Amino acid sequence: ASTFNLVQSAQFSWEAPSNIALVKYWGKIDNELDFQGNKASQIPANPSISFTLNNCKTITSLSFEQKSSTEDFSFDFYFEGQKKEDFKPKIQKFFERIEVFCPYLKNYHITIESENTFPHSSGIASSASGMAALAMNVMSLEKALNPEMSDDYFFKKASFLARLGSGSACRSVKGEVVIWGHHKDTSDSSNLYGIDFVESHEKFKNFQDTILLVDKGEKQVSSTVGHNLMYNHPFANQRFVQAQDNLTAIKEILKNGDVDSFIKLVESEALTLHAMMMTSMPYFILMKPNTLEIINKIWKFRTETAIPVCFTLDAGANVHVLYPENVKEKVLQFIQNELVAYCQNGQYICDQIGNGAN
Ligand code: 2P0
Repeated sequence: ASTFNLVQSAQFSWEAPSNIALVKYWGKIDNELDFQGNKASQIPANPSISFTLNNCKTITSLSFEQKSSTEDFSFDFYFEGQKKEDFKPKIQKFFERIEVFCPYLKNYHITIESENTFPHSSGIASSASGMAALAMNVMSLEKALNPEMSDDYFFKKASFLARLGSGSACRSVKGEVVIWGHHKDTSDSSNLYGIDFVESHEKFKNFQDTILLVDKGEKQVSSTVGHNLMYNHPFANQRFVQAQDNLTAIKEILKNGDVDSFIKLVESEALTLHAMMMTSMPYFILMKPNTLEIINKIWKFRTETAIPVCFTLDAGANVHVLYPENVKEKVLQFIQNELVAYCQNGQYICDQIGNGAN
């Protein structure tokens, strides 16, 4: 404990990207224990795999000032230079959940300053990038207190902590492709943190993700409500089995560079995610008419040109258009000519696979 007194004040800064799931995390289980034997939060009901993005990032600095009283945990939060009270509860919950794993935190008053590189309220979730950036900063403090720490431990625990902020955030610590959740055929996968998948074929390097902003409004269904819909869902068990099988399949696809099979699996996963929401009670339709217009245009374009481009969706109306870098020019032309009309204010964001937090 005496080492905790060695760092009186410190400041760190990390940027962490968003990520886009190929096999989707949708549903949690709540009777698992963490490695300290406590009931674990944020345990996925099925494994997921994602591309880490590069341009959509949250940049967060944390200042730690040692304080005399360790009774009240305290922090201030600034978003783009302004004090923001409405984000505080989620951050408060994050700190409450990680406290037992980071007992040194209560010795400090923490000032958090954060900004996103993408427009806020764009319908792009910032919880993955935001919570990952926060977790990295906490680990920097831990590393200052314990300089012997290995890089492997640093990143593993960062992912573990990020998960406690937002499940999908544990996939944003590393790149380029990350698996999270126990998988029957992946020996080192874990429900507690993400691991990077490093066997992707050349064809999946530099994959592009152009995010079409169809609806920038407030999310109709929060992720917490969304995941809860999978309890007592009539198709839940089949879905969880399918996700296991799809992860087995996509690992082979990524290894072999089988872009045609990639397209089928990824689009099917996106529609299945939305099918789960349409068949839950209560039920939701999160796609908008323009989402469907875009999907149909992509299918037509692919049939006519044989250019390997496909879509995926998050829990909202925006469309992620995925394609290899060597067709970038043609696809961007197509997006400009045919898809921009369906985007709110004509807005879209060009992103691509990235390497994780920095
Ligand atoms: C995913 N999503 O795999 C899935 C697909 C959205 C659709 O993970 O409750 O913000 O914080 O664990 O991670 C969004 O849910 O939920 C999500 P919590 P999270 O990316």
